[in-house]
Amino acid sequence: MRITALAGGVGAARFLRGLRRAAPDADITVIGNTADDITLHGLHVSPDLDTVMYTLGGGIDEQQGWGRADETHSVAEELAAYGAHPLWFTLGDRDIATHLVRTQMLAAGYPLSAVTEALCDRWQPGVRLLPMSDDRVETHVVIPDDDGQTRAVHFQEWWVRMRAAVPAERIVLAGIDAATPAPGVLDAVADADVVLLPPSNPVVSIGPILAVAGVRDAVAAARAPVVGLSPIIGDAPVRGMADAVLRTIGVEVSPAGVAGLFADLLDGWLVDSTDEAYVAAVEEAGVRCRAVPLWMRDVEAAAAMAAAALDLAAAVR
Ligand code: GDP
Ligand code: FO1
Ligand code: CA
Repeated sequence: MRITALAGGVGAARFLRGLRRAAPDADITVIGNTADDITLHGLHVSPDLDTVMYTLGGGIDEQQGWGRADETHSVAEELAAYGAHPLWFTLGDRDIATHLVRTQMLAAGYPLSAVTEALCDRWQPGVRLLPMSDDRVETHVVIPDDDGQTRAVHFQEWWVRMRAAVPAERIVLAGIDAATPAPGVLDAVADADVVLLPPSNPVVSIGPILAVAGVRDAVAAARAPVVGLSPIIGDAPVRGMADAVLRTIGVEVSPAGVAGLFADLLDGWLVDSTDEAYVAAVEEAGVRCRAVPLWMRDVEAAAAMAAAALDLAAAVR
């Protein structure tokens, strides 16, 4: 069975670890969000690709959900001693090796997809990890300025430094118009037996992937069933601040609100057991919906969610 999943960072990575366990013989392709990418201290950082790669490769900081296990911060301390900005984003020593390899390979002319493949040679994530595009796309957030105007900041500055507490007026995907899908992306969607939308941030993780030229159309046209899992339980994200970006684009912060955002693509949608009340509304939008436990408290729970998603895919096929 060929499974293709679109992926952001922590939510997707934890789900994919469960998927690998639930479908050990499946051929899994992961299309990763690269709109979170940022250049810091001259280094190209790809947080979502790295989160998936480290989580599936056994190198993740489990508590934090991102970054390397057994991390130290000597370089960050030295940078801070120089007053080298930004000080609000910390790169760990081990993690920096990844960014050095990536940056060096990009400078040598390799596309991000080839770089990602090279990094995965080490980590052996057990899935084929493709960036959504080899072209640079950056999520920017438009916020109010001091003098009554607005200004755009990089998504990471808004998310990490401002903790998404400053109301975002707009979310802009800089570079998206010129971005084409990375090699293999459209084929992975077209050739899949199942397409999955893991519990990722619908606006800044899944949104940018679908916004790359041709990707949303490919998912809509896929012969495979498309099944998603809600990142929202009740009226709040399980972790992070996805509610802030949903409000910005005017979508209700609920499992049904997120399903509505993808209703043209979805054949099936999973909501948490405590969200039975939303099932009817989702089904009215033409999407088969089931309520199952959606808390990824451990790998077993994530595997059960993945099994439920594959089950629903088989039922709607
Ligand atoms: P990020 O790039 O690190 O923010 O990760 P993603 O975009 O892949 O996923 C973030 C989303 O995952 C958030 O909106 C969370 O609510 C959701 N999430 C995290 N853990 C869980 C969980 O255990 N269950 C569900 N249903 N959603 C989760
Ligand atoms: N998140 C933070 O809140 N603070 C950090 O200093 C930080 C550093 C960092 C370094 C590498 C990496 O891959 C991820 C990192 N994150 C950090 C997580 C992160 O960038 C965001 O949570 C996601 O991009 C949001 O999706
Ligand atoms: Ca992300």
